[in-house]
Amino acid sequence: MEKNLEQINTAALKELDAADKTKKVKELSIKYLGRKGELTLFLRNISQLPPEERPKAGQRANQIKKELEVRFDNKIKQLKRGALAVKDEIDVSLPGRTQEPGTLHPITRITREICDIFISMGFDIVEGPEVETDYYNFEALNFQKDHPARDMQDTFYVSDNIVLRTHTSPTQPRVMEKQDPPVRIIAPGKVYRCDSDLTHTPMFHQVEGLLVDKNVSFGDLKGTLTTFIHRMFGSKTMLRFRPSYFPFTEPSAEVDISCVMCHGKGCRICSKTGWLEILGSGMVHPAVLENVNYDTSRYTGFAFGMGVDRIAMLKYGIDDIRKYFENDFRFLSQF
Ligand code: 2NM
Repeated sequence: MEKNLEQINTAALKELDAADKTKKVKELSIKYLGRKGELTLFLRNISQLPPEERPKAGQRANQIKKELEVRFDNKIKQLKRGALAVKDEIDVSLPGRTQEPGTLHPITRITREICDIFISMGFDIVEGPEVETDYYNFEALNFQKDHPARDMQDTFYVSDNIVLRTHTSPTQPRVMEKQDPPVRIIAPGKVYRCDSDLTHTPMFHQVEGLLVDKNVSFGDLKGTLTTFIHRMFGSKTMLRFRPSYFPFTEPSAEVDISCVMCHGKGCRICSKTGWLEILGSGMVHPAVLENVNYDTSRYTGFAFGMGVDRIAMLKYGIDDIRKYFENDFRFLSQF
């Protein structure tokens, strides 16, 4: 019977060696060590041996049992490791995953570029609320009660006297109320108009400027804006001042620049005119200065405003305003 014990051990080791699946190892474990396994049965029947052989056989059988348990365990671990290595094999030649750094939105970049140019000319940057009173958005800026811009169709009304600002200029009477001339300020920010189609979004961005001092003339306005345009679009860019009308300025002028694409020859961007409309401007209307208690016999001023979204399109050659709001990283990471 002791010989039988060694035969069981040898057979178990041989079969274990040949096993190539964890399922097979588990079957072998049952075959030899399970409740009706060969080794288990041997131990159970040990009482049938002559009394003097029992202790030795029992010791040996328990030793083999322990050894087999360890070997079965190790074999299962080894097979699982092998399976993992095949399934998740690591290709060390693959490039690592990169972490893309964030970028500034093109509108943010252009807003800063515009502000920096005016800062270099001595202007201060000021910001005001986007939810504004009817007084600062219209009344203080000399928009008559029946002005079409005050219509529900053009302006988002929050309540009777509260609007989403339709331009950044309400920031300017707010500053003038608190500060005596000289005033040199630039007001950048988001503005809102009830308008949405291929070329208009209900929220867009403006930069407006104001300068009030003694002896400020239309010549100062022209010089300031010419310097700005030359820095922004290059010193060869030409300017054209066209008479216009705004409630808060008199006289008023719109400023065109020679087309940044065709340099005046005429192309798709400038609708074959050679010119691009880029700014509104004028001498501050005396009524606006009177509303903030400035002495109009001592002070005059000029003001101007521009749309950042359009300027960014011209500078970067962006052809569709929807691209600003899609958050497509392929678009945003180009700037
Ligand atoms: C424009 C065109 C012309 C403007 C006027 C003022 C203020 F507050 F001083 F009256 N700020 N901005 C102005 C003038 C804005 O944008 C097209």
